[in-house]
Amino acid sequence: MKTILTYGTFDLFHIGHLRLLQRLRSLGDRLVVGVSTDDFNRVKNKNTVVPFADRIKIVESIRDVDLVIPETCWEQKVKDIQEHSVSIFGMGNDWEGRFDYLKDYCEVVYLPRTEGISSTHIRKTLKVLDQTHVGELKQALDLISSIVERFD
Ligand code: C2G
Repeated sequence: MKTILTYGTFDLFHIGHLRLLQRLRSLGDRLVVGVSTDDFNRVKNKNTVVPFADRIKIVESIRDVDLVIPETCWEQKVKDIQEHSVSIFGMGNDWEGRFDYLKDYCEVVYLPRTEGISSTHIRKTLKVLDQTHVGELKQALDLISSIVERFD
């Protein structure tokens, strides 16, 4: 039984997350995924939209995911590798090299990220489309127009 392990926030779950999990799962027989808790995301300085309770349920429902565990700190990886008899630890290559210390415990792989998609980009796009934000933009435009009129 070849177990693969990875971790992530998986906020606003998207195709980049899915493709990574599918590729990791194809490397072995079982995929264990650590999902970052809301508290740990504060440690990571990572803003999220979807609460942990929902993010972990979404990841758990992915066909290629066999087990989800909470990720509460940076330091839990070695214990998780030993506890789940992990053969391969894998991440997207935005983490290239950051977890090489785990090579003492298992194989470490970094897979190419899916370009053109990220939770941050989705959040920023949604903000621009958000009606209240558009209302603020209209107010700003009216203010600018009234100032320009005074100088005409
Ligand atoms: N990812 C990807 N392609 C994207 C976006 C993300 O392959 N377009 C990968 C990332 O490289 C990561 C995984 O999907 O391996 C989860 O991404 P995030 O939810 O952003 O996870 P992150 O905040 O990087 O947390 O201890 C490790 C950290 O918890 C990783």
